Amino acid sequence: MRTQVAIIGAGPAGLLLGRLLEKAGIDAVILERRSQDYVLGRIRAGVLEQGTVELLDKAGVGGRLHAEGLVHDGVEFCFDGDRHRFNFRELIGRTVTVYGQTEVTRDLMQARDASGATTIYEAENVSLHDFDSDAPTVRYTKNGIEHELACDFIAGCDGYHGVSRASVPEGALRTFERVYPFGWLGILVDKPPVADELIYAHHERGFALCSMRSPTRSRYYVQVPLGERIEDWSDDRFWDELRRRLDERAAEALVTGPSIEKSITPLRSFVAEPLRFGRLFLAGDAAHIVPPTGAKGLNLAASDVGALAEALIEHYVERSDAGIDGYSARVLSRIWKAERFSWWMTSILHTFPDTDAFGRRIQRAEFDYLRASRAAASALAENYTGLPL
Ligand code: RFL
Ligand code: PHB
Repeated sequence: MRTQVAIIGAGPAGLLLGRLLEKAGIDAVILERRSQDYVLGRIRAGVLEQGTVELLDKAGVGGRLHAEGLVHDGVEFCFDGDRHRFNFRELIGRTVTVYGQTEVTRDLMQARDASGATTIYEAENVSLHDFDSDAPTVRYTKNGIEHELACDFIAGCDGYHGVSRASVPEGALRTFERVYPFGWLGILVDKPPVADELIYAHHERGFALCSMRSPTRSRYYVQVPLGERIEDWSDDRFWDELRRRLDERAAEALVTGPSIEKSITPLRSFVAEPLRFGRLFLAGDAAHIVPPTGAKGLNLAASDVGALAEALIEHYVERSDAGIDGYSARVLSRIWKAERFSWWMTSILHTFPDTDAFGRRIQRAEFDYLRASRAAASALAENYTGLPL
C-alpha cells in the first residue's frame, strides 16, 4: 500500500491532521493500535480554545460542536473559600467552548468514515523506517499478517507512549521534564454541574476542579498524592473530599450521584526538541505533555497539526519546503508558552508537600493580584483562551 502521509495514532491529533489534509486533496492513511471503540471510550479533555474551534470548523466538523458545545465567557477561581470570576469576554473579547474530547474524536471519525478515507485500527507492531531518506515506510501487523505502507512523510501523532518519538535515534532528541508529586482523581457523573462555569479551587487540603460535559453531565477532580489507589476512593469519599475543598455556596449546590467513570491521572510537564527528523514529524502528546490544569493538552495537539497541515499543503500545492523546515521552531515557540502557563496554573492552585508558609502566602498573593489587576486578569484570559500560533 502507498499513501502520501502515514499518520500514526487516531487520537485528536492524528484524526484532525488526516481531515485537514483530506480537505486539501492530500492522501493520508491512519494506523491506530487500539480499536475504534477503545479510542472513543477514553474520557479526557473538555475545554476547547477558540482557535481549536476555528480549526475544527475549517476541517468541516464543527456542526455538532456549535449545536451542543457550551460557550463559556469565563472561569472562576476559589481560594480558601473566596470565589472570583474572570470574565474573558469582557477582558479580551474571547471565550472557550466546553465540548468533550470524546465528541471531537467521534465527529472526526464519522467524517473520516463518510469520506471513505483509510484508517487501520488494531494495527500491531507499528515500526517506522527510512524517514531520513526520500522513501520512508511504516510496517505493521494486522490479524497476524505483516504489511508495509510506503509514504512521503510520517506524522507521529501516537501520544506520549507511542512508537514515533521512540524511533528517533538516540542523541537526536533533547527532552525536558517535570514530574509533580500528585495526580488528579476524576469522576464523571450524570448530574447537573454545580455552577454555570468551571471552578478551579485552591484549598489547604488540595486542589479541586468542577467541570462539565453538558447541562446534565459533570466532571469533577480532586488532587491526590501519587500512589493513591482508585479502589480506596468510594463515591462517598470523593464527594466528601470535594465538598470540603469548595466554598460554602458551591458545597451546598453540589448534586452528587453514582460515578460513571473514575480514574487517576498523574501530572507531568514534558517537551521533546526538535519535532522534525527528516521526513518524520512529531505532534500532540507524542511531542509534549502538560499538566491538565491549564486545559491545554488537546488544544496544543490541535494547533500542532494545524501548523503541520499548512506545512504539508505548502509542500504539495505550492512546492515549497519553507513550512516543513520551519515547523519545529514555529510550534515549539507556542508549546513552551503553553507549558509555562500550565506550570504556573499548577503551581498556584495545588498544594505541594514541600511548600512552607512563605510559599502559601505567595500563592495567595497571586490570587489577590489576579483579582485586583485587570492587566494580570487579562494575561490569564489571553493564555486560557489560547495564544496565537
Ligand atoms: P492521544 O489522544 O494520546 O492519541 C494518541 C493515539 O495513538 C495511539 N497509539 C498508537 N497507534 C499506533 N501504534 C502505536 N505504537 C501507538 N501508540 C499509541 C493511541 O492508542 C492513541 O489513540 O494523543 P493526541 O492525539 O496527541 O491528543 C492529545 C490529547 O488526548 C491530550 O493532550 C488531552 O487529553 C489532555 N487533556 C486535556 N487537554 C485539553 O486541551 N483540555 C483539557 O481540559 C484536558 N483535560 C487531559 C484532560 C488529559 C487527561 N488525561 C487522562 C491524560 C484531562 C485528563 C484527565
Ligand atoms: C475537564 O473537563 O476534563 C477539564 C477541564 C478543565 C481542565 C482540565 C480538565 O483544566
